[in-house]
Amino acid sequence: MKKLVMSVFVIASSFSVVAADDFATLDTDGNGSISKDEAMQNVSLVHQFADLDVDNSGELSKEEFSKFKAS
Ligand SMILES: [Ca+2]
Ligand SMILES: [Ca+2]
Repeated sequence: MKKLVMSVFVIASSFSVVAADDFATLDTDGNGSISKDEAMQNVSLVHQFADLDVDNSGELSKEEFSKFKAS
């Protein structure tokens, strides 16, 4: 039983590492916008990427990213 609780905890904590959801964390090269490659760090962001990129620049500005809803 204790073992099961431990593995659930490990899965839950590794999940939160994968789901980076703030701009500075996702913008790994620090150029002020989130490219599609950088968006790959967050599955829900990848799914919303096309909708969020309203000017179709292929990157998300801070303003575009502010519409992102983490799920
Ligand atoms: Ca970037
Ligand atoms: Ca854009």
